[in-house]
Amino acid sequence: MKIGIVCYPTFGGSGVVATELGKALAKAGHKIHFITYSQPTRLDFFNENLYYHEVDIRSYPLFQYPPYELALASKLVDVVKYEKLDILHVHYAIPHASSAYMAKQILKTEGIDIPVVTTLHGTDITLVGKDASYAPVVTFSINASDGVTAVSEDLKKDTYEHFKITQDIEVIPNFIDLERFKKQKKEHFKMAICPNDEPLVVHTSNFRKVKRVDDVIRIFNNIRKEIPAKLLLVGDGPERNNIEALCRQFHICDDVRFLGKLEAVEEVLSVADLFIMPSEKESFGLAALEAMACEVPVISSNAGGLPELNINGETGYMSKPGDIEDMTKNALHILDKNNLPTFKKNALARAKLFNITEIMPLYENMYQKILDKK
Ligand code: GMT
Repeated sequence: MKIGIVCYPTFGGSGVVATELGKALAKAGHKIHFITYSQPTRLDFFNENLYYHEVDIRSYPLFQYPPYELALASKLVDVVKYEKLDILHVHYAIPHASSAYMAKQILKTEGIDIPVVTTLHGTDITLVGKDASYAPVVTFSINASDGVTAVSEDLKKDTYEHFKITQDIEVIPNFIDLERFKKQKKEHFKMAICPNDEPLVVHTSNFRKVKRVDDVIRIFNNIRKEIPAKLLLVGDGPERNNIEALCRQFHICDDVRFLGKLEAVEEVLSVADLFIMPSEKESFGLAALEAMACEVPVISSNAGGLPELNINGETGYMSKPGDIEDMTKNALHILDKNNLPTFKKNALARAKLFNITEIMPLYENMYQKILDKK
């Protein structure tokens, strides 16, 4: 198949899922055309089946906001027509699903019927999509798609609850490349961070409010009161200054390191003992799956799709968002030397169920079903 993939190319779960899916499909022999406004972060190598088309976003003095949706729709028309694509797969409804709809209508006038698959990732539904400024367009473009997928049962339920959806939504969970995300020997790194072999706690996110990174600091501060430990924070975003201020307030700066938007997150996870994801909302929690694949147990909230990934008492623990005391108690239980090896083993066993080799064919089947109907 010749498949066009549209996504947000920068750091963020939906872009990562879209890029990894495209890479896996290319490996399976499909021709994959990425259509984005900049090179996807994880697409930094050559493969004969991978193509990249940059969306040109022109700015004119009249435009206070350059119309990205129109530039994307025009690019989609061009790529579908000249590369003879079979199907378009857009990740994150806003504005990709509506741009794809517009491109589809334009192409129809030229006798080309291009099916569109939309994958819902989370905030496009739970935060941004519900906003009255976007809701009618989101509802329309989901319903106008030829296929719709959601990354968890919870996100599917949420979508049906909050929008008038007439389409079937298929749940295809997020996945992990176990060849990349696996525990590696990085003992020198562990020694540098934890010179006295202290347990290492890790959090990865885009530091937005919804991630409750301040809870990570509060939990870590409580852990530190009981045992020596170190915390690594991967990522960056709007809450960074508040988080730094909280570390200073708790006098724990010597035990906390901000690593920024690190690409090789699997190297950090290879030496971690515990991953914390206390999010207010989380449709799936790809970062937690990446941790589990590297044998790291997870303390998470029970928001959204997290219960579909983190098994309470087995791969980690879940608490209500904001329940710092419960999360601290559970973190200390996991970090106990008598418990840690079992949690690590269980985390890896659970991650193996989300192996990309198992999940990618579900998308392939969906494309084929849609093409067969044409
Ligand atoms: O978590 C974010 O803020 C980024 C967001 C995105 O769209 O990139 O992540 C969402 O999609 C990921 C991939 O499907 C999921 O693993 C995340 O759980 C989801 N984030 C939220 O629902 C908050």
